[in-house]
Amino acid sequence: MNLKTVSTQPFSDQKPGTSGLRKSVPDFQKPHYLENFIQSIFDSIDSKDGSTLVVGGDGRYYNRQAIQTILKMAAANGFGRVLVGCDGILSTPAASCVIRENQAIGGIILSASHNPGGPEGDFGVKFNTSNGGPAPEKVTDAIYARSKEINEYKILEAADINLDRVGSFKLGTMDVEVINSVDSYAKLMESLFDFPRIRELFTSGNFRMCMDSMHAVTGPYAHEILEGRLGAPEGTVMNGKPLEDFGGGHPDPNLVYAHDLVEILFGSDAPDFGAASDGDGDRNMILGRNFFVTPSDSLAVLTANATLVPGYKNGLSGVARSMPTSQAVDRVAQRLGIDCYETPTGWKFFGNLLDADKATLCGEESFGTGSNHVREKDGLWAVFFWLNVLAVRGDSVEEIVKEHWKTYGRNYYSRHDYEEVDKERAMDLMAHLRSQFPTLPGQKLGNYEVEYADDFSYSDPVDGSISENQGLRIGFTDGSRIVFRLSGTGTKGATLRIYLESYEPDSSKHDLDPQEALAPFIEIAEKIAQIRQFTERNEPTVIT
Ligand code: VG1
Ligand code: CO
Repeated sequence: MNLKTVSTQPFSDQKPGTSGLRKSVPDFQKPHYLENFIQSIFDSIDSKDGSTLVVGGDGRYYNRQAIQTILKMAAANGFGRVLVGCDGILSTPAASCVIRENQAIGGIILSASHNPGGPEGDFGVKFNTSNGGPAPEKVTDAIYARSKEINEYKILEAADINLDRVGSFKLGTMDVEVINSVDSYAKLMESLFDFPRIRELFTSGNFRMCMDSMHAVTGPYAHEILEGRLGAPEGTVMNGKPLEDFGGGHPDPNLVYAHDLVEILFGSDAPDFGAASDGDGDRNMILGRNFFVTPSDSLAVLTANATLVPGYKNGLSGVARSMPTSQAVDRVAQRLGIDCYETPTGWKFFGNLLDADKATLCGEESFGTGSNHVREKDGLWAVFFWLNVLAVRGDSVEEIVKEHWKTYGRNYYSRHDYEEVDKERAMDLMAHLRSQFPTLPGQKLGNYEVEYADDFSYSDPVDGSISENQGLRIGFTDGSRIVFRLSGTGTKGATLRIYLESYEPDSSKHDLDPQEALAPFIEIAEKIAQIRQFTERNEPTVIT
């Protein structure tokens, strides 16, 4: 066993985006590319000597190789112990749970989330801090700064560790524990939700569910918890074996990419409840029989029904949503008399609010919901939350959501994505739009008057840090909004996201197709941003 210090040259493109560093697999396979970034992470951690680190990933191509490298680098960098998921598997929320439970100094999660995998697909590295949450911007900025000047990294020359079974090993003086990937997480879920009641629902014979794990990381978790501990019949979980290329699919739980599940829930003899999760298990899509729940509505419904669930029976301290997420939850918070925070896109912005107990539930329009039980969004958690609410209320998903709209009004919502657009042109579109901001307020566009137009900036109420340029917002006097943002997770060209929202209090108008209800705003968006001209596209790549 031999400790090596390897000379290297910095790469200029290791700036973490919305959720870690994401690049194609061939990029990560360039000599020293992964090592440089890992060493930059390690260099940003104070007092790592003897500390515990958690490592795991979503099982995509290159996961196992990367883990072996990280283990050897951790040993060479003085960590005392690494906990690594069996088979290299840890979902993002499970990693967060394991970090917290073991007072680890942090964790490295290998995932490019919903981006496709395989030898030509994407790979990613996320660093979470000791609270179990994604590193905040000041940490990712420090990692990036380090990556631009790094000239060496440390690694132990040693044989690979066997990740196929639970067990304990030594790498130099460092302990490596290969842990069961599911256990801690399953226990945490059991402590939050009424498992006996959900079990009754499954064994009653009157309730059927279909869970699509999309050949990604939640398969083992869903098999063990849903079919194992909750007694759902075998076959409830589909696509439950993690594959290195996710079966060639896009592990993104939305109406477009989770089409297998959508066909089942919208087909004849559909089950009562359907759900899907993404590559690394932090996203969820919720479906009822012939019914789609928008993620923004899901957050609002969970907030309104939280006290029905044991883990939240004493109420919520507050809620938080990302800026582009619809304002449906704001109305629930108002009625409950709790605070509602609006943060930039990305789970890292919820960490301080959760740590300071200012928010209990958080959500993003991008199929992400979670709570203070960990510091990540959590796909299966949302599924169990819905199951618990369904078991207690005895209503269907559709009934629950429609009743919710009746009480609070409906926030029609949609996101239009233009993927792989030319980067320059996308930036030009944003600049063109921004240049109109001084004159937009007070203008009438169609039947709507612009109330404000700004570039969203967030001041963290806990540590006072400021994050600027977080999306262009155009708000109208009736509460409707159009938001424009460029994605921070794509790896090819630019992805333009346009978020559309309008509010309808009148329950006789709650049955429109969102595209129809939002048509005037889709038109306004085109008019002010000249989307077709700038993107050279006639329509969005994905509509959710
Ligand atoms: C997207 C979503 C954002 C989410 C992020 C990471 O970011 O919009 O809400 O937090 O992905 O999710 P962007 O910058 O592409 O819009 V995941 O499931 O990739 O960890
Ligand atoms: Co994800």
